[in-house]
Amino acid sequence: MELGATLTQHVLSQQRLHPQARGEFSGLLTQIGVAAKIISSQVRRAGLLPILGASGTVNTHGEVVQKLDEVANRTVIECLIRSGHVAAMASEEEDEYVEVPEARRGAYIVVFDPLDGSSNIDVNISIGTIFAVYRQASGGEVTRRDFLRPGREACAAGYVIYGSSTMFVYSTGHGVHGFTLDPSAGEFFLSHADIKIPNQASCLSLNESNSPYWEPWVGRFVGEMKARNDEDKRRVSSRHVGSLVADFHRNLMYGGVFLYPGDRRSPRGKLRLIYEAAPLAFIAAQAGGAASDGAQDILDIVPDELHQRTPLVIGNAAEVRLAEEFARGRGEDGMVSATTAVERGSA
Ligand code: AHM
Ligand code: MG
Repeated sequence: MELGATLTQHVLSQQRLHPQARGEFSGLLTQIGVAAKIISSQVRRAGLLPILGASGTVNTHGEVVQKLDEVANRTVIECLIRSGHVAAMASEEEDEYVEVPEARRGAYIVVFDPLDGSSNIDVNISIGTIFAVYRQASGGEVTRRDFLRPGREACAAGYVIYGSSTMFVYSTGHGVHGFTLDPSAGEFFLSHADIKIPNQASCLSLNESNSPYWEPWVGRFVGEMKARNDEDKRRVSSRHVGSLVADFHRNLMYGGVFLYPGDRRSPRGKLRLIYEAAPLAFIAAQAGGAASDGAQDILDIVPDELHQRTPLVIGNAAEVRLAEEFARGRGEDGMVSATTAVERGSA
């Protein structure tokens, strides 16, 4: 069997598509791949923690056991500092952004959620790392402005999913490419070149137990999706893991839409714009999909603060646009659903 390109080889080949790139960007992405391998090996040992020692205790090897999300956070920070290509970074796990010491400072800004869905660790459900890379805007001193940028300005974004296998999925604005970790070789190999989201949205993913607090349009949108199923044919299935990377990845592969809308209890929803929504919106757009907060494209939102939350609808472009129409109130008379069903050819 012929092996696909390694992540490093692929990153270097993508560099040729960016005439201004001087290799720093490639070095940086490669280091994120290294962090992913280290985190993956820790995640694979997660079930052993009760045997080797619970978090905060000393394990049988005499080491203090750290929580996995703390380990992931430190791993990404250290790999990025060592790359020598980063000016500063912001993590969902840190209150403030972290500046790289002068001697190791580079030209890029990296934002990341080191271990998303970490409440799923103890029950063996897929979790992930999400990241985006920006060129430092100011060039000189790092300021908050370097982070408060719309996702559209990112020069790369991606995620790692620690699932039945570990996959690294990324884009530098030239398609979306997925790599599977061969644990015995310790290397990511290209397994999914130029990923495009399938045309039909067959998965519907959201936490339906929040429905008593939803704005009315969410229920109408969900109803429209469900109404696509008839007695003879099921076109849409509810699929919700509760781990964003896993839900997003499945929908990217099978077609689908994920929603975490705002509701009466939390009008801005739960997910973080900078660390979660914008990087995945970048990937979605590159794969032919879209992402919205219900009113505007996630990639156009300029954050006001580092840890800002945003409502999120992400997946197939047609369904994201449909959700926006419902959010604007046009689903009330049933016209939107009838029209789109006809356009889709499924009426
Ligand atoms: P986290 O960053 O604290 O892990 O929270 C984000 C996670 C997402 O992975 C997931 O989509 C969402 O929280 C699920 O939230 P809920 O339990 O409210 O449905
Ligand atoms: Mg998260």
